[in-house]
Amino acid sequence: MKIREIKVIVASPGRNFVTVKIITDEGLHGVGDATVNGREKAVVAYLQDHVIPILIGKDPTRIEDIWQYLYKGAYWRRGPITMAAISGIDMALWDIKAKAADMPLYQLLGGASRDKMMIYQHVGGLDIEEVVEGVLAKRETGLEAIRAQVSIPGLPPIYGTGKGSNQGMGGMVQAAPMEEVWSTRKYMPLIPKLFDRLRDAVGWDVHLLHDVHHRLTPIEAARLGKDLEPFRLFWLEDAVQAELQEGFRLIRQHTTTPLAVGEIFNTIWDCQQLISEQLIDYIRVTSVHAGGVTGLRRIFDFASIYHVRSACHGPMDVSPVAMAANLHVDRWVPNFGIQEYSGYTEATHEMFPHSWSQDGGYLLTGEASGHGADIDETVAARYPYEPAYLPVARAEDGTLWSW
Ligand code: EZ4
Ligand code: CO
Repeated sequence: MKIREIKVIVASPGRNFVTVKIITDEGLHGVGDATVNGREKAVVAYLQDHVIPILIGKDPTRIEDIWQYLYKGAYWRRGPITMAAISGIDMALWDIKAKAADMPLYQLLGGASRDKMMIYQHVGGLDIEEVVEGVLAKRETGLEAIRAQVSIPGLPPIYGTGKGSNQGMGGMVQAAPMEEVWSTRKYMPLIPKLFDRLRDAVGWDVHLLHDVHHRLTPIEAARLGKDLEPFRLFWLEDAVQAELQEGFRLIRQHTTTPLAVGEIFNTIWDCQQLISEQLIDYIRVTSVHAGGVTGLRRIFDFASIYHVRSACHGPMDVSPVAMAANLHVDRWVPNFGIQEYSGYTEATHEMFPHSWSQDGGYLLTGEASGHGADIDETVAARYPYEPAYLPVARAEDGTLWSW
C-alpha cells in the first residue's frame, strides 16, 4: 500500500477545524484532526509545505516510522504546530491500518479494557445560583461528573462562565482577541463558596471538577486546594501554568485535592517530571496535540507505572475525529480516568459523521472499523474558514495574565 494523496480541509461549522485526509493507492482513506485553536493556518502551511510532499508514495502501514520521521527528521522538535501536524497524520494512519485489518482501532491497541467511558461536561454561570441550577439540570441528563465555573461578582464573565467567554457555541469566532478581566484576590475565596453550595444542592454522589485555567501561583493553588478539600473534588485542573513542572511540588506538599494538567502539552517531555514524581493525578494530553494515537499511548503507558490516570482534553475545538481517536485509546488504556466532552454544534456532527455515541454520562466507541470518524467534504465546503482568536486576560490594573 502507498500514500497517493493527502488533503488538508479547513472548515468552520461553528469554529475552525483543520482535518487531514490520507488516501491510499488501494482506495482506503483515513482522517485525522490537526486543529490548533486560533492558529489553524500555521498548521495548514506546515502540512502543505513541509509534511505532505515528503509522505507521498510512502507505505502508510509504517506508522511508527512515519511518526519518528516527522519528529526527528524535522530536526526542530516539539511545539504545538509541528505536533498537531504529526498528530493529524498519525490519527489518519491508524484509521487506515484498522480499516485494512477490518477492526475497530481499540482492538489493534490491545482490545477493550472497558465497555464505556465516563465523561464530564461543563457548567458555567454568572453567579453561584445559576451554576447550581445548571449542575442540577446536567445531573438530570445522567452525567456522573460535572465541571463547575463561576464569574467573579463585579467583573465581566471569565473563562467558562458566560456567552462569548469560550462557553457559548461559536463564541470563539472573532477577528481580534477579546479581553477578560482577572482578579486573584476576588477569585480565591469565591470558589470554595461555590463548591460548598454545590455539595449542599447536589449531594456527594457526583464528581465535581474545577478548571483554574493556569492563573494562580503554586502557593495560591496550594491554598485553594486546601480550601476545597472539604468538598472532595474529582480534580483541580491547570491550577498553575505548567512550564515549570517542579512548581507542582509545592502544591502537592500542601493539599490532597487531586490535580490534573496537560491540555496544552504536546510531548511526553512536557509531563515527564510531573508524572515520574507523582505530582499530578490525571494527565490531560489529547490525540490532536500530543502526537496522535502513537503519542497518547506512549504518555499513558509511562503514566501507568506512577498511578497517573488518563483524562483526554475534549473541548469543542478538539474535533469529532480527535474525539474518536481519544475514545479508542480510552477504551484500551488500563489506567483510564475520565474523558472530557463539551459537545459540538449540529453542523459539526453533520460534517464529521462518527460511530461514537453518547449514552448519558458515558461515551461509546461504536464498532466501525478504523476509528469510526470521517469528514463529509460537501458539508465542509459550506462552512469556510473564519478568522478567530482565543481571548486574553488582564488583571484589573491592565497587566497581561494567563487566560
Ligand atoms: O480553553 O480548548 O478544559 N478545557 C479547556 C478548554 C480550552 C480550549 C482552548 O482552545 O480549558 O476550554
Ligand atoms: Co482546561
